[in-house]
Amino acid sequence: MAMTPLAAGGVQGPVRIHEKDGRLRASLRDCVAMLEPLDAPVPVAGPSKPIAIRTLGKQFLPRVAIATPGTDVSFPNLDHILHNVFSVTKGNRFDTGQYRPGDSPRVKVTSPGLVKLYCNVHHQMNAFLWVVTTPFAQLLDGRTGLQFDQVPAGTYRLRLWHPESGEKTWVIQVGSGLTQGTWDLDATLPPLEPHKNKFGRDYAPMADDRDY
Ligand SMILES: [Cu+2]
Repeated sequence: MAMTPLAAGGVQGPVRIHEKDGRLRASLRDCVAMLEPLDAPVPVAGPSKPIAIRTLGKQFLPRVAIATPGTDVSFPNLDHILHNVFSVTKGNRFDTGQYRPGDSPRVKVTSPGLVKLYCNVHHQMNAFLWVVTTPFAQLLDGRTGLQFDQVPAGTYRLRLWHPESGEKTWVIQVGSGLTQGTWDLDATLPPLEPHKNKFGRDYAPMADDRDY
């Protein structure tokens, strides 16, 4: 027996990140959009594909990634120095220990939410992993806005997040046509959130090891 398809629509529109001086940020790099149903069960996300977050030039690449619960995340070290990755985010705590050039430690993320990743060696390294249960989640890098297709009709929470703006939410109605909007974020936070090392202490000042 064929199931009657539910009405589905699209959600589309520009996302704008406002700098402190009022100008618009040129790129939506590192911005994440998520759509979660409020009046229906969250559709089952597809099987989780492993993802890799590299360390290169004393930075995490990509700086922002999306995963689902159960996803394997590896951290290939493409530098010539030791790195570490740790998270003290509740529900997704881990510590890779220091690892060498060419190594690629692996962890599994389990709980939904935002996981903040840091390196215990280099204070300036930060990355963010969004663990989501909705299949409607996307990185807006290289786009001018968000676009979700084939969204079942209903009421949704639209969540937009950026490392320098935090999270903002809207409630939107999705019908059978195209739901359009313009969504604004304010970049008010510093690019690097003050944080402690994995022991909960201040980072030791270190000579800049440029030879990475
Ligand atoms: Cu490091």
